[in-house]
Amino acid sequence: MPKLRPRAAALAVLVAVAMPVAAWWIGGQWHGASAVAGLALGLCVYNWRVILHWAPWWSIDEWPPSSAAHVYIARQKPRPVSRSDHSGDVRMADLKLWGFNGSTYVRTVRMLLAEKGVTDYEQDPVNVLAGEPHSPEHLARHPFGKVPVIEHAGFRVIETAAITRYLNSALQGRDLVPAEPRDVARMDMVISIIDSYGYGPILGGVVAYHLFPEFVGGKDETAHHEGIAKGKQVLGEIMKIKGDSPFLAGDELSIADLYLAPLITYVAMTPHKDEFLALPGMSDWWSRVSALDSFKTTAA
Ligand SMILES: N[C@@H](CCC(=O)N[C@@H](CS)C(=O)NCC(=O)O)C(=O)O
Repeated sequence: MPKLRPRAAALAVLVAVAMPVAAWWIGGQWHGASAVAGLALGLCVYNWRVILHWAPWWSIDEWPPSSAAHVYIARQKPRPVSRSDHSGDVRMADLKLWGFNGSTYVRTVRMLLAEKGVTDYEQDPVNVLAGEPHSPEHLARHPFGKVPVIEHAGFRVIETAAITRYLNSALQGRDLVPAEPRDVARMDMVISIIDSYGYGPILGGVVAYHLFPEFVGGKDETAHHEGIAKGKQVLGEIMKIKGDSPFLAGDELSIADLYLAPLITYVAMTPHKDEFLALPGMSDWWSRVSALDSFKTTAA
């Protein structure tokens, strides 16, 4: 239902009444036409956008509109979704995802979509192990030869941090960015630590060493030992950021958890599972995220 905006309505009524009264005052007699004109002008005043953009009168969001440009931008922006919005009223996704299910970063995006309740998207399983991200076709999508890539309603996005933030804002459903500024910083720290210091050593030095060594040019003992040490340091720091919270950035699931869970899935397939899960806070967090529906439905 459109909301009645009292100040806009009061101004509109004033204009609608003032015009025929003024015409009657000046002309000395009542004109039906001036009453109609007053009513029309009142309606236009009620919705500034009728004049500027021909938008329907019931779609006005604010009064007074601060400028034409502001109104234009407001029309382009997706409506913010409150953290408590679990209505399930998910917009049609019109979404394509490039990247195969073996990719941890692709799974981060798939988990986010699952959390949003979005299942109606197309996936092109560009295979990292087969070198497909470096094909000319994929390099045209991602110049650095990586997955995931998404296209949403004609808008292409690369890089998982940008993709997840974008999809979180663009799609309705639960909000995966915390409400509190400090929790947002915790989430961003976790994401940045994984991107900058965690993914390479953990995936290359620990996971690939055991699960797909040929992909990293064979078993490199130095990289393996460095990967274990660095991986433990990274997870130790992430668990300090988590502190006593149930999730990495606070009381609720956030994009930070969706970043780490796919990586730990692979660690848990190696002989190093127990020593990594023995780090303070890890096993508690791991039990919580691995029980999520979005985790289960995106396995493989
Ligand atoms: N910075 C990228 C990293 C993505 C990434 O490293 N993806 C891996 C798969 S998990 C990949 O595409 N690797 C292909 C390659 O390096 O050849 C992002 O945030 O999306």
